[in-house]
Amino acid sequence: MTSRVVCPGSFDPVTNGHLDVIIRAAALFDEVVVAVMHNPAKSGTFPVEQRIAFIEEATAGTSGVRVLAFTPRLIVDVCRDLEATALLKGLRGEVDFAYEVPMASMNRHLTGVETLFLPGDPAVAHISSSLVKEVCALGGDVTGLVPDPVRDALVARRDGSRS
Ligand code: COD
Repeated sequence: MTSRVVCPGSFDPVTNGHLDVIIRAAALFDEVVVAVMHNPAKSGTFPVEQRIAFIEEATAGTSGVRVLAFTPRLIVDVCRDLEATALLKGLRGEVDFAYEVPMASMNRHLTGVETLFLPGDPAVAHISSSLVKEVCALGGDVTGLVPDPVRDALVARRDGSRS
């Protein structure tokens, strides 16, 4: 039986922290489904198609990674439809732990699906989409925090909004 894990998130945009978790998950499971959860009523920073394209480009060299988008719905229903073995999330620290553990318990309560946690690699555990966007918007260099195409898109957005 194929082992399939779902890595959900907003990925607005994907960072090198997200990618570290996705690539490590791909070494453990036959298939990793990166579930981009988006709300069409909210624009977010990047449109969902672009978020997907960034992840697909960054994971092109990693076999077994599939990227799918979902409008708001329970992640446990996504897991059931995909016949996923489990959910998998990265943990950056205590704040993520406090936020994620109740969600993991709720998801297990709803359908029995288990959530697995990978500790964030200390080299990238400080990275979040929101911090990267703030640093870039204020003129900081985000090279090494996100894939280069994401950095270039963030810089283009910043410079476009100034002109
Ligand atoms: N290192 C390691 N892990 C990281 C890093 C990093 N640097 N950065 C982010 N992560 C992890 C996060 O901890 C998270 O697990 C994942 O990557 C995604 O992060 P984000 O910020 O892109 O996504 P979130 O936190 O906005 O996503 C929230 C979900 C969409 C997963 C959640 O709201 C959800 O499951 N929604 C579906 C609706 C539902 O089922 N709700 C009921 C839940 S009980």
